[in-house]
Amino acid sequence: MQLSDKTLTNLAENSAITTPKYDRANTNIGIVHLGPGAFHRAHQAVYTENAMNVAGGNWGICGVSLRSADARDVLAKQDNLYTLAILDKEINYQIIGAIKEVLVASEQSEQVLARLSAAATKLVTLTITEKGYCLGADGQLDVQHPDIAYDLAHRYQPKSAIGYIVQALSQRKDHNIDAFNVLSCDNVSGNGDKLRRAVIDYAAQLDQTLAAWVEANVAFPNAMVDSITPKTEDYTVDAVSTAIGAKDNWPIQREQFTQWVIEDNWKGERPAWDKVGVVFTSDVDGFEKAKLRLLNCLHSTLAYAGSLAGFETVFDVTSDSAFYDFICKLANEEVIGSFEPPKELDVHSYSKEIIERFLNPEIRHLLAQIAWDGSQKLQMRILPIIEDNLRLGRSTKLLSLSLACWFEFICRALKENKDITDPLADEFANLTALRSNDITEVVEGFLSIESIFGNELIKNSQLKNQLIESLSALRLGETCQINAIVEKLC
Ligand code: CS2
Repeated sequence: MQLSDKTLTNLAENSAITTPKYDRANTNIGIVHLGPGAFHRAHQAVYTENAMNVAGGNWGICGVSLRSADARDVLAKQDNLYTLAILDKEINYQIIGAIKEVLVASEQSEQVLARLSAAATKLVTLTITEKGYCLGADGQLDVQHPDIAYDLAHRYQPKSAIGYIVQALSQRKDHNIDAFNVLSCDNVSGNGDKLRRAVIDYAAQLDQTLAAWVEANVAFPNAMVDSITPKTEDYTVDAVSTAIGAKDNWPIQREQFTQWVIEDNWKGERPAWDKVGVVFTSDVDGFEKAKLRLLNCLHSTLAYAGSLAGFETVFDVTSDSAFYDFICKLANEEVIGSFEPPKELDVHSYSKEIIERFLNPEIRHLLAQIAWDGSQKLQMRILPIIEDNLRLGRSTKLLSLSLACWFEFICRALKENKDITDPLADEFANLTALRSNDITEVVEGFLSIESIFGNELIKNSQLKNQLIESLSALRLGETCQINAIVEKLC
């Protein structure tokens, strides 16, 4: 039996499986989501599903993949239904119906623009990853970015999320249709502000009055998102299909914990998210910092240090006492205290709970998946902590070790001719310093990449020396003995 609208009634008879409680067939699309990958399907789509379960509303989602047709083609065979498997102390299955349509922008740009411009579309949400914002080191839109340059020349058939959003807003303005809200759901600090900058800069390239209209009419709330969502593997497909008694070709797995904190800066309607656990607050900044600096910084640290030591998953490496102690020390001594947490957050318990989440044996979260796109992720997760600690006269020794693990991870991949999944992979390959055996040369090579480090950190001799010491310790020692390396450096 294949999961589909037809077979949904059979599944609804199984009390262990939650199915949509609203009238799915008569629910219209009110949200367009750009980038309907696993995280969207595990997080925002689930909150929207739960909101429609309790309060209805026309908040069906049109997912727009910018390039890949996989999600559209697989989900079409199951009427865009899929299973969310919550893998934790208890295992739960929920069939999600919130996604009503999936389009592929590279093949269906007209339909995408029509959907975005429709009056019924009240909200555009995005998970386009750090690299999708196309901002330069100065925080402004990088108009030389190949996708942006292309879009400015082909505004009706854009490639980037920014190009689509602005073209749709322009069409709405021309047809006197109210603007939509735009909500970024990426792990990017100040994600709403960054997106706003990119959208307004792009609009200004086309037409100043459009830019002014966007500025006056579009809300770009900042938001913090959290839920550990490893990518779907073949074994997930088999296990979930067996558990629900129907073939689901693309289920999504995640942990029980989930959090969404959104800045209460909104124009017009929204789904009843506040009734299903979404927190609306005037200040998201503290939540964002806590999440990026604790969960994501520790995740990336484990991804690079753990991969160098031969571990495969977050669970495996965190279960090793030396790595467990390392990330606890990093969190307690260098991360906590680098920022002002929100008043309502006990940051020590928050940090402990995060490390507990890494020890969920049901979740096989590959370090290799977290290691992707380090040049973009570390700018959000590690460098701001280093900058703040340097400013506050706090230690950066363990943060430098974490960064040095990334350097070594890249250097090894270059030496072993392995593929590097990173938008700067070509730049790394062309930097001969990164293949050098001279550690100072390697460190200077990395620090010279301005799009990552800017032009301030490179001048900091304390940081440079710590990076040299950390990288030497890593090359001389055994990464699996991370405790010995930490002891040597501290
Ligand atoms: C991870 C995140 O892949 C990664 O880089 O650190 O996706 C992490 O699992 C989520 O931010 C958790 O909310």
